[in-house]
Amino acid sequence: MDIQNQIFSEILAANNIVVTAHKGPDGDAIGSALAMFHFLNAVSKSVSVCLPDDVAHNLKCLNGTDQILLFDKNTATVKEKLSQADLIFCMDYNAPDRLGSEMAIELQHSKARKILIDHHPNPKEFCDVMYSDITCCSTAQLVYELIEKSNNKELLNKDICEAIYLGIVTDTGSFRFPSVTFRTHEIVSELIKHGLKHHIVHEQVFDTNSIDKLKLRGYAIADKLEIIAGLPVGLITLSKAELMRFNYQNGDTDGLVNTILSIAGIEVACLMMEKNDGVKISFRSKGNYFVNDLASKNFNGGGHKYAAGGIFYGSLDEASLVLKKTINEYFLI
Ligand SMILES: [Mn+2]
Repeated sequence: MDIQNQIFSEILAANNIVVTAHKGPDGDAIGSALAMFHFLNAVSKSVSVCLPDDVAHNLKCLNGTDQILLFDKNTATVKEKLSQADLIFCMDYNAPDRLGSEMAIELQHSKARKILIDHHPNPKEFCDVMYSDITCCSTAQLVYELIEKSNNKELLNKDICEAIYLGIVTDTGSFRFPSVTFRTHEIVSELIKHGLKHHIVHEQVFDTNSIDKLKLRGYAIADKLEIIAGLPVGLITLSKAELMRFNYQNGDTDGLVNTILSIAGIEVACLMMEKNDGVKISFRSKGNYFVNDLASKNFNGGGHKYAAGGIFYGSLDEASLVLKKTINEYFLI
């Protein structure tokens, strides 16, 4: 039996399903989780979506968003859901700690069968079934493959289609990354056939900026962007105080690192933001430069070749010094 049908038979055997996705959920996390939620509803399963924390305002456009349970707000309820589940889906993450340490413990203590659906490299073996495809552009695309290959295409409805599209469009930079294949476009054409209004989702995600968000980005680019001497590397650092000045909301800096990479000649882009638990770091790159090693070796993180991230336990200045030191060595190789 192929993996998709194996997963579908696990679904049919389950009574109480929980769908999880990673902390700081992006469009693919929320899109793949809600696509799964609507699919499971379509096969009449009892299902809850439990996320570690809230999604950004512009990603709240999907039906079902209001039913999501957040671990940081409804801790007791989420703990109960995880412990009572007989099947848990782990969407768009490759290791339990991507849920945050506390929710990760609850996941690991749960006796439920666990199924991973993900496209991040080097998945940890923490699930009973691992549907990991690191060549795939998004986890949402894998949800589509699950639905099609388990012969459930007739169940595709507007809610499922919009959720899958949200995951694909955000994780592919609106269909521009090398991870997009003919299959991605083929799938989107199926979604449109099944009722997707792609421009409406796209507008809700990309054309709903707040003025504070645009001002923060303008400030970051005008005053905080530095090009590291002699290297095709751009860096923006933002302190807690700077973020507060612009009433920072989750998601306000999403894509800012890609803006750095859009500068002609820049091959590696880095965004560092001071948060309560450390400095959050995002990397993007192109061409022959891969950033997953840079993130895992120096910044307690990892990710894809061209998109990675991590966290640094220290000050913003220290984080930026570590980057400048290691990036010089990296370009010497
Ligand atoms: Mn993803």
